[in-house]
Amino acid sequence: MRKLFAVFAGLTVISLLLAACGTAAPAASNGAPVIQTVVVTVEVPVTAAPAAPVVVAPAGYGETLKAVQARGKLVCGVNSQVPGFGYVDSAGSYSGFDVDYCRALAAAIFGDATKVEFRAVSAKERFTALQSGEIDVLSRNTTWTLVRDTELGGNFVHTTFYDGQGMMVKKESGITDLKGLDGGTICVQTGTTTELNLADVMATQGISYTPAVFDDADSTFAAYAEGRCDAVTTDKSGLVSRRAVLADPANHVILDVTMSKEPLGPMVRHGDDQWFDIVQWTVFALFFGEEFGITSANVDEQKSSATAPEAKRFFGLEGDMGLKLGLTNDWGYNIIKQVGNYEEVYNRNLGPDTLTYIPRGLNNLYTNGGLLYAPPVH
Ligand SMILES: N[C@@H](CCC(=O)N[C@@H](CS)C(=O)NCC(=O)O)C(=O)O
Repeated sequence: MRKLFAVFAGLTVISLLLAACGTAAPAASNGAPVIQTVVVTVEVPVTAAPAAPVVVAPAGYGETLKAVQARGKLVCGVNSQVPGFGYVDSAGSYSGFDVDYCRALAAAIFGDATKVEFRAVSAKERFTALQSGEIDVLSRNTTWTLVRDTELGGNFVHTTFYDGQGMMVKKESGITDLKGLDGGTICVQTGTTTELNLADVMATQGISYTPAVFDDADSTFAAYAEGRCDAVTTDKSGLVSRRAVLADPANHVILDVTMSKEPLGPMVRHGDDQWFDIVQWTVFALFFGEEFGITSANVDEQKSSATAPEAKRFFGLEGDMGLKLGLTNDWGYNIIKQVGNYEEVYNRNLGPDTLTYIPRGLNNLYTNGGLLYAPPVH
């Protein structure tokens, strides 16, 4: 079954928002960034056609760590347009929850959280970047799905952020639910899970709409801010993030609906189980630190006074846990010392003192009603 999607278009001068997002856009003669969209009418299958499997030679066991060590730095694929998760400022410095994860991984490998090069990858190009070996790991608000786990040649480690797709509208619209969007236009980004979920949910609920499809977050949200669509949809984390950099955040509401499950976390290539374990246990080290109350501020004291066997193993005082991963035994200590535990990383980027505050919700330790649970360190 096919459905006709009219993709609206035109030539639009966008001066709003892009400056705040630090993304290069072509400049018009008056200096304002210009986004050109082409008028097209495309037929898009309602159920996305399976992407042709990309044939890649997977890295073999141990090869990725060896290559990273020989290079002297980790190359991490991140977002550059989503403040709080992955963002690059005008000075070229990266920040965000997913960015800090890359730093934690560099700390685990090198004992030096700065030994990481950030590579900004768009939604569309991220999987090719991983498959081709351009990046060692993808840490970019990426949802774990079956197709990405199989055809796209990836393996997801434990989820670092449980999310769900949401919808944002202008407050003045008075819209309070998805039905209020019947007949409307919805801005959405291509190359994401968002497009398919939108089609699925609206079809299920019998709501008709026209998708306005864009290539990146800057153009999606600029179009929304200009009133070229009635609503914008993406992960709720993305909505919180991008609302914060709209000119008038208070005039936009995120509807109280969750359209999907979006488990976000780091992704690696198929084939190198040692690398998978390192990327995975870096996530667990962040959880472990929070669970055991080990912070960047108290890690030295905690290490020198550790008596619990599991803490001793985590700190590398017993058991050679780091060596088993192919690292040094102080890998966990280095993560917490240099980057902090999960709570510190979360609060630095998404905590109550940030513009991108998101309550912990499911992203709490299992002991606090959330889903974060590190397996035993032994
Ligand atoms: N989690 C979803 C959506 C991720 C996504 O790419 N979201 C957009 C909207 S917030 C984004 O990050 N855009 C930034 C960009 O285009 O660089 C996925 O994995 O497909």
